[in-house]
Amino acid sequence: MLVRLALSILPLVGTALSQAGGPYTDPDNGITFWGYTEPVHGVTYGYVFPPLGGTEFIGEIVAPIATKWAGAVPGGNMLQNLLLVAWPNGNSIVRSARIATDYLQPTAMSGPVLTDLPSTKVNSTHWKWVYRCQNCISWSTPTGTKSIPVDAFGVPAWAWSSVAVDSPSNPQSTFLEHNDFGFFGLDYAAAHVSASLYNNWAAGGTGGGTITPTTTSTSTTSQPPVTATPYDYIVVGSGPGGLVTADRLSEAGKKVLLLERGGPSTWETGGRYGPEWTNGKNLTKFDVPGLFESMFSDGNPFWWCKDVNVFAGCLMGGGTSINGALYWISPYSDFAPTTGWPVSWGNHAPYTAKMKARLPSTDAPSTDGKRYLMQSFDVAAALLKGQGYTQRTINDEPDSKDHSYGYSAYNFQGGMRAGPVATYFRTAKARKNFTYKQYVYVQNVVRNGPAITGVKTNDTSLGPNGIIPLTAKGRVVLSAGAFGSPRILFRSGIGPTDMINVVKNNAEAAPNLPPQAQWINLPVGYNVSDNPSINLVFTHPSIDAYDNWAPIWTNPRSADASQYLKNRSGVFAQGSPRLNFWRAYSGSDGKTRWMQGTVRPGAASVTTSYPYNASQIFTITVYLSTGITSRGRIGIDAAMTARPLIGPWFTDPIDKAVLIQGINDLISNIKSVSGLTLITPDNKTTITNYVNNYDPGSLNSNHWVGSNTIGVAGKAVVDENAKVFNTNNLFVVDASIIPQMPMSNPHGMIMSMAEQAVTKILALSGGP
Ligand code: 6FA
Repeated sequence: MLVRLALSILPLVGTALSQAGGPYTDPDNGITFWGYTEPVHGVTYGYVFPPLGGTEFIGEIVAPIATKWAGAVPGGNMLQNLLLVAWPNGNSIVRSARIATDYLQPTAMSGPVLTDLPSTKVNSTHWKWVYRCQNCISWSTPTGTKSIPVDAFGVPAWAWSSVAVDSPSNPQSTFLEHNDFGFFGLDYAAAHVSASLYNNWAAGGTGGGTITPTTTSTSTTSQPPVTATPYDYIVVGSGPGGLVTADRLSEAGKKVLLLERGGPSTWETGGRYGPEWTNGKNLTKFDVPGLFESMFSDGNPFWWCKDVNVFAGCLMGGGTSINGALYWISPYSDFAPTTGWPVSWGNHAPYTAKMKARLPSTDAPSTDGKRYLMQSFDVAAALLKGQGYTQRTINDEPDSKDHSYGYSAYNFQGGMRAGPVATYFRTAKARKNFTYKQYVYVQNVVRNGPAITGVKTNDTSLGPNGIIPLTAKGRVVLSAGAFGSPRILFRSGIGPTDMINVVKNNAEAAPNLPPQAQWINLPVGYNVSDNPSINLVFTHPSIDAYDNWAPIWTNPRSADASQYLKNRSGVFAQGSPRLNFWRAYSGSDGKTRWMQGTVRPGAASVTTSYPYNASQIFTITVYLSTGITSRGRIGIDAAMTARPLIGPWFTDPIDKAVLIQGINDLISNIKSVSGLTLITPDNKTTITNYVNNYDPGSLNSNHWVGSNTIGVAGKAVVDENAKVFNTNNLFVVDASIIPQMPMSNPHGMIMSMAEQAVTKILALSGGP
C-alpha cells in the first residue's frame, strides 16, 4: 500500500456498533441525557433534544482531568460534520464548534450558537462542559445539507486526546489529531423531551428529568426455535486469506461456511456504492481502480472496520477490496526459513504458481494496453538509473529485486479490480457445498478445552444464541486479519492472560469465555511488524499531479471518465502508483534489510517553505521491508477495540538508520534530473531530522503481519500446519501468521501463503 493517511487521522466512520448508549440523569443538573460513557478514557458524551422539528440540542462532555481535549460528533463521520470540541483552561472550559472538510485540522463552523449551561465546571478530578447548541441540527456542505438523524438511530463519534491544545485560552486553537476515537449507537428518536422541560434546561434550569423506562423487545414475542446447520469447515473472514482457503476447501468437496462481518463490495457481489458518473454502468467504488484514492476522502466510508484502530477493510474481499491493489509475486525470501518460516514452507513455488494461474498480475491494466499518466514514472526512473538501478518486469523476475525498478503491478483484470473476489470467490460460490453469509460477526469460537465445537456469532437466525456448530471432525479457520483473528482468540480464552482479563472485564464478552482453567496462554498479538514508511514529496515541471485525485468522485476529468466507461481504458483503469523499486542494505548489525519505494502523482500532504506548483507534485514513499528487526504488539482495549499496544516501527534504531541511509541515497543525485525538486522535506530539514520527527502513526503502511506468528511451540501461536497450539481443530490463515515482513506489499504473498496453508490443512489427518 502507499501510505496515504496516518493512524492518527484515521477517519471517524460509523454504522451500528455493539456499544450502544442509553438514558441517564446527570445528578449535577437533573438533565436526562441520552449518551454513553466510553470505557477506556472514562469520558461521557450526552445529548438531549426538544420535540421533533427543533433546530437545537443540549449536550455534555464529562471527562477525567487527564483528558486534554475531547470532541463530540453527533453526526458520526468526521468529514463535513458538526464537531464540538472542548478542553479545560484553568477553572474554565474553552470550546468551539468546528467542521472538517478533509482529514486535517477542523476549522471554525459558522452557524451553531453555543451557550454554556450553569453546571459546566472544572475540579481536581474532572471537567464538565454542559452546553446548548442552537442551529445545530442541519447545516450546509458543498455536497448538500447534512443533519443529525434526530428521528432515527444514530452513530455519534467521539475523539479524545492526552495532548493539550496549542493555545488553551483560544477557542479556535489548533491541536494535534486525536490519540483515540470511537463510536457508539444511540437511539436519537428516543432522546427527546417535552418542550417545557427542554426550554427549562436550555435556560439554565435544573431537575424534572426522569428516565422513562424504554420498552425492550426481549421477552414476549415467541420465535420459532432455530436449528443450526453443522459445517465441516467454518472460515471466518473474506479477505485474501479466507477467500483462497474457502475456495480450496470447497473444491476438495468439504462442506464450507464462509462468514464475513461486512457487506458486499464489487457490483458482482451485490455492492451498489459508486459515484454518479458511473450510474447505469454496474460499477462501484470497489470496481473502478482509479477511484482508489477516494477511499480516504469519502464522507461515508462504511468499508473501514469500526472497531479496529488502524485502517482495515470490513467487507467482501477484506483489504483487497479497498487497497492500492499492488500485487507482487513472492521471491524466495518471503518464505525462507531464515525469515522465520518452518523449513516445510521453504518451497513456495507450486503454491505461487497455483495463485498466478487463478490471478495473473498486470502492469498495463488499461484494456488498450497503453500506460497513462506516466510522467512520475519517467522522472523517478531517471533518478534511479543514475544510482545504478535496472528496469525490469518485476513479477517476471521476483528474485531479482536489488537495484530494480519497474511498472507497478496490480491484481486488475479487464480494467477492473479483480483480486481474490473476482477469482477464488467466484468459483467457490458456484459450488453447492459452499455457503456464504455476510454481515455475520464472529465473536469467539466455542470450545471444550482443546476441542472447538463451533463459532458464536451475532446472528441468531443461524443457530441458537448465534452458535453455528461443526460436524464431528469439523474445523474452524480464522481469516479475520492481523487484528481480527487475535481478537477472536482473546475472546475465546486464547492469548496472553492480560488480554483475556480485558475480555473477562467486558460485560458482553465475559460470559462467553471458557473457565480460566481452560485458558490457553499463547503469544497472540506479539511479534507484529509493518513496513515503516516515509513520504517524500517532489515537484517536476513534466508532472501532471492529476488534481491530487481530489475530483475523481464528483467531478472527474470528463475525457478520462468517458474513456473508462466506454471500454475500461485510460487513467481510471489503474490505481495511483506508477513505479516501484527495491534495494538491499546491510545494517550495522550485519543483517540485510530491504528498501522498497512506490511512486505516484499527487501527495497526501505537503510541508515546505518552498513556493511550489501544486499541479506538479508527486510522492515517493520509501519503506523498509524484509529484514526489519523492529516488532510491536497489538491487543484489545476495554471496549474490545483492536489496536496497536506498541507500535512496530523503529523499535530497533538500526532499522531507522538503514531507512535514513536509503533516503539519502535516493536523493543523492537529484541535481542530475533537471527540474526535479524535493519540497518535503525542504532544504531547512535534514533527512535525519525529517525521519526523527515523523509522526509515528504516519509510519503505518497497513501491511500488518505476525500477530499469530507461525513457528515452534513456546514462541509461536500456530504450528507449521497453521493450527493453533494446544487446540485440536482451530487454524489461522491470514496475514497474522506471517513471521516477517515480505519483500513487497503483501496480499499476493498472503494468497500464496493461503494456498500452501490450505493444502497442509487438507493433508493433516483427523479432519472431516
Ligand atoms: N496490500 C497489498 O498487497 N497491496 C496494496 O496496495 C495494499 N494497500 C493497502 C491499502 O491501501 C490499505 C488502505 C490497507 C488497509 C491495506 C493495504 N494492503 C495492501 C494490505 C492488504 O490489503 C492486507 O495485508 C490484506 O488484505 C490482509 O489480508 P487478510 O486476509 O489477512 O485480512 P483482511 O483484513 O484483508 O480480511 C479480513 C476479513 O475478515 C475482512 O473482510 C473482515 O471484515 C473480516 N472479519 C474480521 N473480523 C471478523 C469477525 N469477527 N467476524 C467475521 N468477519 C470478520
